Amino acid sequence: MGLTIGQKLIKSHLVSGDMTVGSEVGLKIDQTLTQDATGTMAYLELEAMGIDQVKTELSVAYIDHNTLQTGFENADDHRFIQSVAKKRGIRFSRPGNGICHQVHLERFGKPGKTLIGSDSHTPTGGGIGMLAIGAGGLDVAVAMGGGTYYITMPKMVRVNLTGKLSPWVAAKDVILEVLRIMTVKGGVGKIIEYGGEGVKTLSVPERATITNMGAELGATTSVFPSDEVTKEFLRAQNRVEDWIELKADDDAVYDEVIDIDLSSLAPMAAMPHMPDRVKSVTEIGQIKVDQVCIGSCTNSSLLDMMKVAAILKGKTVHPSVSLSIAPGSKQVLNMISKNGALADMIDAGARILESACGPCIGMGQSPNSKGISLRTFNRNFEGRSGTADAGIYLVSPEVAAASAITGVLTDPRTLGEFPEITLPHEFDINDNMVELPASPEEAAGVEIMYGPNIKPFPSISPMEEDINAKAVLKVGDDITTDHIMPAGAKILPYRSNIPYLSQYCFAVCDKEFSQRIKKEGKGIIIGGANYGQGSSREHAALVPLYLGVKAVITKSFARIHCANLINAGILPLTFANADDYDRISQGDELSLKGIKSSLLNGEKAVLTNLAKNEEYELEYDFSQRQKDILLAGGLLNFTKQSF
Ligand code: MIC
Ligand code: SF4
Repeated sequence: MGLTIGQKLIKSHLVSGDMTVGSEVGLKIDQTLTQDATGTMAYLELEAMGIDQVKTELSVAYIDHNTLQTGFENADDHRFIQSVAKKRGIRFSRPGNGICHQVHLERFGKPGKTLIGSDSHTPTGGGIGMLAIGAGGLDVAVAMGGGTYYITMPKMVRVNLTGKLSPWVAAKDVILEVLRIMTVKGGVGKIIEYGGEGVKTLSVPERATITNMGAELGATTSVFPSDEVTKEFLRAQNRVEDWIELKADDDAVYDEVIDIDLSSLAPMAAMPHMPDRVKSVTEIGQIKVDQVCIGSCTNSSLLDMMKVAAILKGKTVHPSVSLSIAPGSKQVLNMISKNGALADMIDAGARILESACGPCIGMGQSPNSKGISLRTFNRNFEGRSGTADAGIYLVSPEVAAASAITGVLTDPRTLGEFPEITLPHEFDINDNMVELPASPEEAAGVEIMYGPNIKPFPSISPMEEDINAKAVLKVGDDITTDHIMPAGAKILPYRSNIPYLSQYCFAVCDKEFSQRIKKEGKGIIIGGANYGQGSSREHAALVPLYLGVKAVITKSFARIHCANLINAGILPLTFANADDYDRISQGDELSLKGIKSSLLNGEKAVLTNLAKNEEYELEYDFSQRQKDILLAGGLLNFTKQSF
């Protein structure tokens, strides 16, 4: 039987396990990336593990999230990361060099390699034929130390692309269509693989837009073949030697096939507050727009910027709209500044931001109250923009630029002829903002710079025989990590300070939560389906751990968050009968009696609701390794034990 691309990449990196769907496989990791919002914690963990020099082929530490410096905290964290990178053999992408996924695609991604990153949009690398997976910082730290990375062997989905995109329709519309079909839960436990004749009509940055937002499907990752188009992209980046061909076997078998005719797609938008609430722009109608933001790791490539500049050229941004643009990397910004496209944007009235995540993570540009903001980003979760009652629509750069001029949500096809953009055969290459690590001899003399904002990693004690605690919080379906541990300009500087962060835990859903659990000293969280979707931030596990959360019991979990809970020593369990969720009320006294023995002996777990005098059967599907991690009190303790 032939293999899919995903299966080939897994097979060539398989360290342990067999490739049966649902079982745990261990992978050798070639490359890692971190960004600063998760990186500080990841490097604290790397230091705690006592790893002297990283053992990967390439590890890069990017500074792109926490670039707003309203106090000393972020700058201190940057210094800390820079010093660890220098000492431990990691390349350091300085602030200003760009968004991790955009820069990694341009300068470091290699077809056929594995990459894990402490950011959920790491699958962007699938656009260049990598097996690129988002993970918690602790998993990334272990991989940097040469450790194996474990995933559950995913199912394979083939998205068959035929035809060619019509003018004014973009790669963003392809992934919005996939989200419409599959929903934010549809990709869990799957690799989404793109194939068919339509693939060769898409450039690498367009493919990367599609794989990037595979994160919103909950997928393990997404991947494109590596073909002539990939080779041309690598040639333009002056690294054609990194190219290898990668394609699925003709007789590869997929668990699911989705057909999309590219020529049938229209401009679309994901409506507030979920990336799968997708409708066509014409269906939504000409709603008034207050803000337009263009950029993020989804849509900030040279191609995107050139399209936007061509639409804005000679026009003026509508008086009731604030338009901001953040080109994805220094390379992109530099090239549009040299070819005049930047001048067209500035002339039209765009507010140019530095090459960083910026508004995507709530680092500035929060919309006005009840504001409608169109963004070329990937997430429109409630409150993420920094304005609680704003409504965020996710759109393509074409829709964003067209609407910025008209002041209403606009189908760009009404603008007339599509400006043909031809990309240069050679990109501007200057890696001077990527600092190389010290040589192993010099490394000993490099001092690690800890700022006063950096507080130690919370300690975790080994698992106890019984867990008795209240249902300290009950939440519904699709709870995101932005609900559990919000980001934004005010809180992000404290990503290395868990005690400080703890006051904001679940603040989006329940302002009293933090105080309540602090009073109780411990608790169990009850959640609905797809709990923990969104970001890879392990803070969404570490902060609950710090607050005393012992177990999270839900209808189902999102992949990265579930792994982060296990790594933090918090038990993730699911209801055997989903209706039992309805039987528990917030505040009920609960008991997981003998849970440790149940886990050790592979027996069923039972939850007793003392308040209602009822018992519910719970499920778990932990590998032996995951059980050992839970019993040891988290991955850090477990790794220390196994060194
Ligand atoms: C995000 O888009 O939510 C982030 C910020 O990039 C996160 C990482 C983080 O929380 O630091 C992600 O997607 O993993
Ligand atoms: Fe940065 Fe936004 Fe991409 Fe996350 S989704 S990496 S915050 S640009």
